[in-house]
Amino acid sequence: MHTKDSIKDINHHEEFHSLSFRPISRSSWQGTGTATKTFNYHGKGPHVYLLNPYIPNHSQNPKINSIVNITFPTSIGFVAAYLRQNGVDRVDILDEQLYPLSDKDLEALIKSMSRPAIIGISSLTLNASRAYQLAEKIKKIDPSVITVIGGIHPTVLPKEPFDIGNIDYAIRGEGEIPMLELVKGILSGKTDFGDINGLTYMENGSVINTPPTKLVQNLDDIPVFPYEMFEGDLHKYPGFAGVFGSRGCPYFCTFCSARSMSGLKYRYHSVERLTHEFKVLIRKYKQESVFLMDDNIGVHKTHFKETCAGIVKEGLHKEAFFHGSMRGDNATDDILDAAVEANFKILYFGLETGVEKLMKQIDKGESVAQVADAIHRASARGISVGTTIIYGLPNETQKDRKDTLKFVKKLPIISCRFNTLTPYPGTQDYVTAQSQNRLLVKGRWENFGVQYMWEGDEIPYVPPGESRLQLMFDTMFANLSYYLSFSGIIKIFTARYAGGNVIKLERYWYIKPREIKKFWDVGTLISGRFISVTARLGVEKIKMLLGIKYEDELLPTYEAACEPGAVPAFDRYDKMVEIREKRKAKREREVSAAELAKYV
Ligand code: B12
Ligand code: SF4
Repeated sequence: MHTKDSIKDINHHEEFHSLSFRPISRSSWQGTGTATKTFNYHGKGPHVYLLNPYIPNHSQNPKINSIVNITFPTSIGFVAAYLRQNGVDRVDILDEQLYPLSDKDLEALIKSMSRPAIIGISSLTLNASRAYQLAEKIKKIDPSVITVIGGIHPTVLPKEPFDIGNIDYAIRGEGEIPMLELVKGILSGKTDFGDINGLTYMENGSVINTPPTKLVQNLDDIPVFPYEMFEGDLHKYPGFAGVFGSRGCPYFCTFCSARSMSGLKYRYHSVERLTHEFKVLIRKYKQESVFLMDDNIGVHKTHFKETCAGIVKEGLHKEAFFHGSMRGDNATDDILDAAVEANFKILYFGLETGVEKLMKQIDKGESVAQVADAIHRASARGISVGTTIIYGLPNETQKDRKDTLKFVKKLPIISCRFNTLTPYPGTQDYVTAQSQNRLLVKGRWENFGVQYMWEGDEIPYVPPGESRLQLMFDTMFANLSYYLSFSGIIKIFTARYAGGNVIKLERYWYIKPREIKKFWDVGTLISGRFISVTARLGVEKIKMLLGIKYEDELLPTYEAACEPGAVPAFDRYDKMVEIREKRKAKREREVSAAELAKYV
């Protein structure tokens, strides 16, 4: 991202002139329409701009956003670095989390670009509406700009961008290789891209999906994250140090869409590459902690232990602490011991539910007891543990939720967030919700944030037979009763990562008026919503006592224009489906060692 500090570098290119920007305050990082940057390249700037759309205010309340940490737009960062490494150097990125683009900004950005101009937009489900809006605005300003969309959302629903319009190409799956081929092709005047795998486009009125892309086999081929593109803005991503040690996950959890992107095969960086990246973050950028952002850091035990040994060998464990997500069943004693030695201070174990029958249903391949055992063993070693719970799983009852809360309260953890199930496209739960005709999609996926209940009633899924208000009440109550207990309050005041690295807590926030104001605003929002839901639930209960049948008034509004199935995103997708089906047929709870060996 260009900033004042990088103007010197820009001037090395004689065609670039100047750039100025007006920094914005963190609290206005969403669609304020305020001009935040000016682009003065006079049509001689980058050929490629990669944009990370903000999460719209209607999806996640701005008050909540003000206390949520923002992280690097890793997706566009990696794609930009790969393009640059492979000879496409006139690439720039813009993170709308920091610089929301007003129409005027967008026009200036487009005018600044060299021709042919390509704008790549990244899209999760939560910010898909903004991604489509950006594409529409771009085409209105200059229809000759080539628009490309990538990320998990178009990967699992590649037809949707073309139903909506204004997108020329969608890239499915890992974007580095297909985007490089596409950009090089466009820059060299090519017009037929049917030979690029992982691409979707329109031809003669039909949507064409080329074969799935190959997953990057040797992760070390992907350059180190381009921190230099963010210099000048680094302080705006508090605790930004996040490193991906691996891609892929060999499990089948029904609520998770990670595999649709990164596949079953667990691919990982060499220890040398990882320690190099840790050193950059810790020694060059003075980071006190490093977040291993992998789906799952303990899948390959030997590799995890070697990584820990690498950290210790380089003395990095004395300079920073590490944290990351691990499965309970992966957390054997030797793994936890290695983690302690390497100064892993926090581990996140996704518990999801405290009820074994639901744990089986979500196909995690581990039991509640296993996760709880791992939490106890990690905590006994001095590691702080965070977890998350999903309420509203198919077949879940109110009693299950109560049992889960009771169970969680006994665990030695520092943080627990209770979310309602968001059946993301590309997951088994999405298929289930759709087959029950109970998937509620508001607008263009506006209600697909896991904390949407604090914003509105239209949470995307309520299990059959359950009351929407009751589910929201139980989820809100669980969060409040967890954090508003005596020990919860102590944690908020003392634990830097009380929100599981999501909640932004400045050190000594409780004596800083600006920070207190943010907490006050969030507090009033949360209590207002909670009171409203409680009151309406009371009325619903009275009606039920009077024999008036409960009906979910929101359900019939479901009219999502979305495809039922996903297009395979990577080349061995069918193998993955085959294994999952085989496992289901056998009703096995764990991937057998032999099966796993094929992928690890
Ligand atoms: C690390 C992580 C986080 C981190 C940081 C995320 C970040 N940097 O913004 C934290 C913990 C903060 C986080 C938060 C959330 N996350 Co998250 N997260 C992940 C995780 C594990 C890795 C994401 C990642 O950065 N991968 C590395 C990059 C390089 O991969 P990538 O983003 O997929 O990008 C590649 C391709 O998609 C493609 N691509 C992407 N964009 C573009 C654009 C163009 C133009 C092109 C050509 C290609 C391209 O090329 C990239 C390189 O190969 C994924 C699971 C997964 N494995 O994907 C979930 C995941 C992305 N998260 C998810 C969710 C739901 C969230 C939250 C919305 C949860 C919430 N609180 O409501 C928030 C929203 C955060 C946000 N700002 O949008 C979901 C998204 C589901 C969906 N359909 O939208 C995922 C898939 C997990 C899941 N539950 O299934 N997350
Ligand atoms: S183990 Fe984690 S990353 Fe893997 S499928 Fe389950 S939730 Fe997703």
